[in-house]
Amino acid sequence: MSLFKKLISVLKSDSVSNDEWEQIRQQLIASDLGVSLVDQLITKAKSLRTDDPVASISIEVSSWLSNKSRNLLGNKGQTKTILVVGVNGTGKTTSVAKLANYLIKNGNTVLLAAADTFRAAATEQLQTWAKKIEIDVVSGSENTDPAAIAFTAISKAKELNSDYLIIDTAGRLHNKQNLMDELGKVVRVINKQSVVDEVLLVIDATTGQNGLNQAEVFIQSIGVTGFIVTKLDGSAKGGISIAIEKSSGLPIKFIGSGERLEDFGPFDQTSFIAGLFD
Ligand SMILES: Nc1nc2c(ncn2[C@@H]2O[C@H](COP(=O)(O)OP(=O)(O)OP(=O)(O)O)[C@@H](O)[C@H]2O)c(=O)[nH]1
Ligand SMILES: [Mg+2]
Repeated sequence: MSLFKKLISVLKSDSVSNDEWEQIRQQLIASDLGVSLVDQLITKAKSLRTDDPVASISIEVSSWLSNKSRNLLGNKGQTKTILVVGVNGTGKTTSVAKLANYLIKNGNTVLLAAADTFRAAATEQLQTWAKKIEIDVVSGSENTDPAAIAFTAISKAKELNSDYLIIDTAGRLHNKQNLMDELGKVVRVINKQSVVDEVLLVIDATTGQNGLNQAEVFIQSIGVTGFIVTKLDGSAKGGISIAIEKSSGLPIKFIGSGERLEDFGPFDQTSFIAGLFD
C-alpha cells in the first residue's frame, strides 16, 4: 500500500498520530525537499488541520510555490525570444529542442539559435535536433561570438515573423564571470532589436541542493524569469522544485523527464503536489 493510500485511510480518524506524521516526514525527505524545509512544512501542516495531513501539506506547499504566471511571457504578434541558460550538462540543448517541439505541436513557428560556440559539438547537437524537428537553426563556427549569432538570429526571426526564437547557450567557460559576461552581451545585443522575453534557467534535479546554489548565481547576474527542471525521470524526486521556487519566488515553467523530445511538458502544480505523496 502506498503512503498516499495509507494517508487516505487515516483521513477519517480524529487525529494523526506522531508515528504517522513521522512516516509522512520520511516520505517528504525521500522526495529531495531537504530536511530543514520538511520540518518547517510538517510544523506548519500540523498547525493547520491535524485530521487531514495531505490537505494540510498541500495547502502549505501551494503557498510556497511561485504565484507568477507559468505561461511563456511575450507579446502576441511579435517574436518571443527565449534565452536558455544553465550550468554545463544540465540539459539546456535537449530542453531547447524539446521546447521547440512542444511549441510547434501547439501551432507556433520557431527558429533556433546555437549560441554555444564554446565547443563545435554543441552546434552539431542542436543542428541534429533541428533536423529532426524540421526547423531552422542559426549557427556559426567554433568560437564565433555568441552575441553575433544572437544578433543574426533575432534579425532573421523578425524577418520570418517567427512566433518564437529559442537561443541555446554555453554552460562552461573558463570562469563563472566569463560566462555571465557572455550571456549579458547576448541579452544586450537582442535588446538593440527586440527584447528578451524569457531567460529560462535549466536545473538538473539530480544535483539536489547544488541546483539551488547555481540558481542564485544566474538570478543575481542575468535576471532569470523561470526554470526548466530536467531529469525528473530516474532517481530524482520533485522536492527540489519546491525548494527552488520557495527560495527564488520564480516559477518552474517546464519539466523534462527523459531524453526523448516528448519527455517534456509544462509544470502542473496540482499533479506535482499529488505526486509528492505517490
Ligand atoms: N534522463 C534524462 N536525461 C536528460 C534530460 N534532459 C537532458 N538529458 C541528458 O543530459 C545530457 C546533457 O544534456 P544536454 O542537453 O547536452 O545538456 P547541456 O546543458 O546542453 O550541456 P552543455 O552544452 O555541455 O552545457 C544528455 O545526455 C541528455 O540526453 C532529462 O530530462 N532526463
Ligand atoms: Mg548544450
